[in-house]
Amino acid sequence: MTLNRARSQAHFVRAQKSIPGGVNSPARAFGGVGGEPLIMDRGEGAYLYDIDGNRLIDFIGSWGPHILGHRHPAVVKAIEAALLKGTSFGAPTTIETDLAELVIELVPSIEKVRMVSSGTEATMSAIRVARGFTGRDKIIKFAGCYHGHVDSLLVKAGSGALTLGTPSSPGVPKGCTADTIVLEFNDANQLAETLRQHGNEIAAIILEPVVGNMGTVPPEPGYLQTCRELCTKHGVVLIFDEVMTGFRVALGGAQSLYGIRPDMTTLGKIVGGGLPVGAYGGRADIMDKVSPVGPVYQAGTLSGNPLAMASGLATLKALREANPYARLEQVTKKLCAGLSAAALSAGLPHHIAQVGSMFTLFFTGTRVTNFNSAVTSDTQRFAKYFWGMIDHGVYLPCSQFEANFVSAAHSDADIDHVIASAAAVMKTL
Ligand code: KE4
Repeated sequence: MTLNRARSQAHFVRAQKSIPGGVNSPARAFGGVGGEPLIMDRGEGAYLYDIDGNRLIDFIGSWGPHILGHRHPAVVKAIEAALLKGTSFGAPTTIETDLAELVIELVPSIEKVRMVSSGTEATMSAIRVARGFTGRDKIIKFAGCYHGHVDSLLVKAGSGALTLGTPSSPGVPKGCTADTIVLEFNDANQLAETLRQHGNEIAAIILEPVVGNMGTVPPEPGYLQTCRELCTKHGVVLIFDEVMTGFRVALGGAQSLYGIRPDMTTLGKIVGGGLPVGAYGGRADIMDKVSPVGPVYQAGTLSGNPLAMASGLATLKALREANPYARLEQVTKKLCAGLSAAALSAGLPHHIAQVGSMFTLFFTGTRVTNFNSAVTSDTQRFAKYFWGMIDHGVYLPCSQFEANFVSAAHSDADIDHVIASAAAVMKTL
């Protein structure tokens, strides 16, 4: 049964007249699957309701924040209470210290933390601080990892071993990416060789410890430990971008799951519980370089605003109390097993990667360990799968190269419905 999307389609025509592409973020534009985005009216638990009145089981969760599901009662209550006092004062409040202390409790590698308003701000600031701390300019990132729309990180690999970046977007001057080296994720030898040659010029490496932005790609055994050892050896700041994995794959993030202590961590998404919060933090000796204590400047009008702090604090407290991670792992494993069985019975080559409650079904027969293997996926087949699942009331990320998110609000019945839907849809691919 094809979903009625008439109101969404009509509104999208209107939206495109005033907003570029009709969206406030290109990730929502359905560019990877074609067609028009569904226009959402509200969320509740595991469900989104669009303006045509369709109910969809949501596996985007606002691209990660809603690990508790939409409108968790404790989060709603906390925001309502904060609202009674105002929204933002441009002055210190107690609640931002409350959230800072809880982040530090849950992520012990963070000794001091600064709140900002997005993941992009967090990674941009962390890189600036790492450069200020080391006095070095070059940074290393990895193909397929996304860290927000920071000029120096909007870069694609150049050619040759030392793949100096070239801008991947117009508007980014070559100078902004000239110091960005792009390597292959999960290639320990390439990283070791690059640091052997240039270690003393490199301020930091930044990586998603479990990549979500080329689809879900876990680190190969030992890879994160190698990153840690090489950074220590060469005096390079190890930045874990845990904007997606923070409080997602474990209460302490990927660093707790894999037992690695980075020098800095960036956070976003869940730390705001659906309101705009990013954060960066790490070793006190590094973070004390940040203005006004140190000389590295970073500021923000709405950084740490009480409403967003209340949302993030209530979210992290609920996660600490409920500790849903064992069930999230079990439910997500069951879902992935069901999706794989459906693909197998449909004769579809596929690879599934799952870490905690994030996963990706890749339509490729290749084991996906990095960007080059991720892009062997059949994106046309994914688009057909995406729309087929929409017609079954299942809302997946609108790109082959994104992570799906299971929330604590997804019921066993929801999961069973998704598996049955996938079995039906995959037969048509
Ligand atoms: P924001 O600036 O979008 O809050 O965070 C940027 C960011 C940084 N680091 C990681 C690991 C991220 O995943 C992100 C943002 N993720 C995308 C989805 N893959 C956000 C969706 C969007 O851009 O609309």
